[in-house]
Parts: sequence; C-alpha cells; structure tokens
Amino acid sequence: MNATRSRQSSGPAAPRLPLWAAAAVGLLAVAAALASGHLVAALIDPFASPFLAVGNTAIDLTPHPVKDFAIRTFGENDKIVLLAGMAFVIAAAAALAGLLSRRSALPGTLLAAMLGVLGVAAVLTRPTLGTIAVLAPLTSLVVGVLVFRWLHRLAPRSSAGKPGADESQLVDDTVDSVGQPETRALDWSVPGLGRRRFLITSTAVAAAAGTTAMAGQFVGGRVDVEASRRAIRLVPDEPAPPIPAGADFAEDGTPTFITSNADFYRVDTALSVPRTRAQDWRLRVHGMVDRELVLTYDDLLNRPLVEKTISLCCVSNEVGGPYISTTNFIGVSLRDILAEAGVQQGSDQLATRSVDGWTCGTPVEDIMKPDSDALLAIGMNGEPLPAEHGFPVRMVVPGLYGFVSATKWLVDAELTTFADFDAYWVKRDWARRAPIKTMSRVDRPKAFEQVPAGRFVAAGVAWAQHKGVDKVEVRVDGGPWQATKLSSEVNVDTWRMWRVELDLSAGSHTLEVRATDRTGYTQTADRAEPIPDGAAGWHTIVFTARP
Ligand SMILES: Nc1nc2c(c(=O)[nH]1)N[C@H]1C(S)=C(S)[C@@H](COP(=O)(O)O)O[C@H]1N2
Ligand SMILES: [Mo]
Repeated sequence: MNATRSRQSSGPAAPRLPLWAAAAVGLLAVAAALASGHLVAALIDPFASPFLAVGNTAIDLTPHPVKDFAIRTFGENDKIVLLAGMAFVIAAAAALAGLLSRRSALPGTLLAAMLGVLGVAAVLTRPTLGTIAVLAPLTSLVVGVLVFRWLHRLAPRSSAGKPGADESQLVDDTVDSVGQPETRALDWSVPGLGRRRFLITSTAVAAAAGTTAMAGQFVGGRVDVEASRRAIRLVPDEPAPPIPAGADFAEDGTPTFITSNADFYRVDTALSVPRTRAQDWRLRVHGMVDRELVLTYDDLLNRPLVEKTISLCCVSNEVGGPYISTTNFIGVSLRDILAEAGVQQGSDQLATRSVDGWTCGTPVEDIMKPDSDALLAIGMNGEPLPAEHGFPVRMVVPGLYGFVSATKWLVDAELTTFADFDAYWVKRDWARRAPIKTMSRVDRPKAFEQVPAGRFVAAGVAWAQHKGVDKVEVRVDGGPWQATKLSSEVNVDTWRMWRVELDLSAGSHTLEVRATDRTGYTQTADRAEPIPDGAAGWHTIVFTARP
C-alpha cells in the first residue's frame, strides 16, 4: 500500500488530481477540521472554537481606524461581515491548498498543519481561555491533516499529459491488499468508478462535518441562557416615573422616546455572545477596598431594585450617527455596593472586566457622588437584560460613553488607579475619561432627501446626559439660527427631541442643528473625529425641496 502511494507521488508520470477534486479535498478537509474543533470547543469552552478564536484575535489586532470603518460601514452587521470574510478567506486558502496538492499531498498537509498552528496560537493568546482549550484547535489540526490525506488518496486521478486528462480514473489503494497494487494503481479500465466513489465519500465527509458543527452549536448552547432569563421576574422597588405625553415627536420622524430592546443599538467586541446563567453568575469586588465582596445574582435581587430612564451612547458615533438609545434600566445602586466594600483613599478608577476579557475603566468619582445613578443593571424595559446587552449583569453610569462605563457580561470589579491600569480601548489610543459630549442630530429630512417645497416639519434629537438639553436651534442655508420646539423633558440623563416648521423655497438646501445644554454651553462648528473622546460639530444635512 505504501509502496503504491510513494510510487504514485514520486514517479515521473505521477497522475494528477483533476482541479475540481483537488479543490474539494482542500475544502472538505478544512470543513472537517473546523467542525471537529468547534465540537471539542463546545465541550470545553465555546470560545476555544478555532474559527471564533481566530476571529476574536482578528478583532483585537484590527487597528482602530479599520474597526471604526467596519462599525461605520457595516454597523451592527460588522461581526457577520467579519465571519463571512473569514469564511471566504479560509475557503480560498483551503481550495488553494488542494490545488497545490494535485500531485503530492505534501503541500496541502503543510498548509492544513499551518492553519491548525494558527488556531492553537489564537487560542493560546485569548486572555480568558485556559490551556486545556488548545485541545480544540489541536483536534482541528489532526482531523484536518488526516482527512486531507485520506481524501487525497481516494481522489480520482488523471495521468499527466494524457489526452482528456480530466477524465477521472481509479486509484484505489484501499483494495491494494487484495489486488495487485501496481496494476490497480494504473488501472484505467474502469473510468467513472473512482470518481463516483470519491463523490460519495466527499458527500459523507461534508455531511459529517455539517453534523459535527451543528452538534457543536447545540452542545455549546447547552448553557440555557434563555431559560435562565425566562425564569426571572423583575419588579423594581422604585419604578421609573412614567414617560410623559409629548416626550417624542415620532410622528415627525424622531425615534420613539423609549427604544425597544430589539432596536437598542449594540456595540461590542464579542464575536459570539457570552452565555452565563444568572444562577452561575458571580461578581468579585476587590482591589483598593476595605473588604472584598463576592455577589451573586440573588444578592442583587435582594437589594432595593431601582429603575432609571437613561440614554446610552457610543463614543464611536459619528456626528449624526445612530449609536444612541434610551431604555428603562433596572438595577441596584453601584454606589451602595462600592460603599459597602469601602473604597480606599487614592483609588480613582474602577476597572471592570467582562467574562470574555474586555475591560473598562470608570472614574470612581462618577460612581460615588451623592446623587449617583450608577447601576449594576439587570433589566431593560421590564425584562432581564437581553443576552446581547450583557445578561446577566452589566454596568451603566449616566453621562459617560459606553466604553468607559457600560461593561456588559460583568464579572470582575477592581478598585485601582488610572496610573496603574489601562482598559481595552485606552490601550488602543482612546481616552481614559470620556464624558458624553452635548450633541444634536437631524432625523428628518434625511441627507439628500427630496421633500415638498413650502411648509415642512424638520425634526430630530439632542442629548447632553447629566446636564440636560436647554435649547436646540436650526438654520437653513447659513441664515439666522431659529429656535425649535423641544419635547417634554424626562430627566437630564436622557435625550430630548426637537421639531421645527420651516418654509422652504424650491431648490437645494442645507440644514444645520446645534444644541445648548444647561451649563450654557452651545455646540460649536468645530468638527472632531470620534477618536479619542467623541465626535463634535454640527450635524449638517443637504436636501432638496421640489416645487
Ligand atoms: N463586555 C463588553 N462590554 C461592553 C463593550 C464590549 O465591547 N464588551 N462595549 C462597550 C461600548 S463601546 C458600548 S457603546 C456599550 C454598548 O452597549 P449596548 O451594546 O448594550 O448598546 O457597551 C459597552 N460595554
Ligand atoms: Mo461604544
């Protein structure tokens, strides 16, 4: 058998795999490799799945302008785009590995092994994966190499230089022990048989890979987060005041005042949403404290539950961007918890960590001030947090951008100093401290929209969390600033809507908006990029009024 194979690959007229078969061998081997690694990962730690580990490493290594571009361009689909892109690159590499191996299985074997080593490296460098997690990419490596060599051996071959070289032929060394190897290997008398056999085997490998990957998904999902969520009833001891009538101008084109959980914007670095059941959740509060605390979900439920209406927004929002939403957060006072732990003199930063390793640094003073509404939040709009928004527990601190305040899937809180610890985005050149900037946005008209000339209602939203929106003004074509009507104020930590009636002549127009907050500050025209501490400038819309 071995003799036969070595003669095939080293002989001067070694037959070649047809292109389609070579590509298929590569693709199937890699599919089998990823699927088996995914299943093993599901048994150890779903994040060890080689595909996900490579993706997560790619996200962490991505320079921020690219990440910014991805968020801007693909929005909340950025992860799907990344996964699809990875799938495409991996498939192309797999097919290439096959094509390079039309004569000998060696190049493909080496490439498969290299992919495996890449997976091992990705898992080893994930901050939250234990060493045992390398079993997943190692499984991929071994399965990938074995399946590659096995299919390569079964694949039909054409003789090099023979006319009609794409006619597949039989090289069936699995029966070598029965027949005579030399003649079987060069037996061209049964065209089609090898091809059929290869197709059947390939289909079986594809089906097995699919089933294995699905089994991995199923087993990995065995932590039934949805069941855990459904079992929780949240009844705040101190409900938020009802939202007054006239809190939004949704009929004029603004968002609704409260964002539904399904529509709430989502920004995070997690390729797959972490799954921790409420009953398994623990939060350790430690560092510069008088006494360390370990809290369970029940501990939180046994505290006074408050409900606060808060607008959360993302620092990577461009001027006019969509990454702001408003909800009724339910949670417990973070100030009370830190007070119980006893924050020591000199600690100015609360470093928090999510179960997937993401970190965040929040000024202690923002949490500890007397009227603080900083929360360990467990609910949104009456429901337990949706998995994508941090179930079971996240942090919320009104007035600060999410990246310095809103840790989802929270598991660790350490009192420290800004001198001693840099969080995830700070290491990537974003600001250490990032209060939300006073901002306004035009929602109607949309950029380049065609609207009827004459009377037209423009509308939008403004926010200045923790300060309050005092007024919003617009101007058309660089004319005088004119006042707009504001919606009923809910509280200073939420957005406010504006609307204004314009009289438009036919033609092209520019509409600009600016907000003034309760400190008396008015937004200026000076543009700033989102990095390092939030975008600034007037949202400006160009549109057309048609007669
Ligand atoms: N674990 C974790 N928490 C996180 C992030 C993250 O990447 N990982 N992103 C933060 C950022 S940048 C923002 S703007 C908010 C967004 O919260 P949301 O997705 O619920 O709207 O979550 C914050 N919390
Ligand atoms: Mo953000």
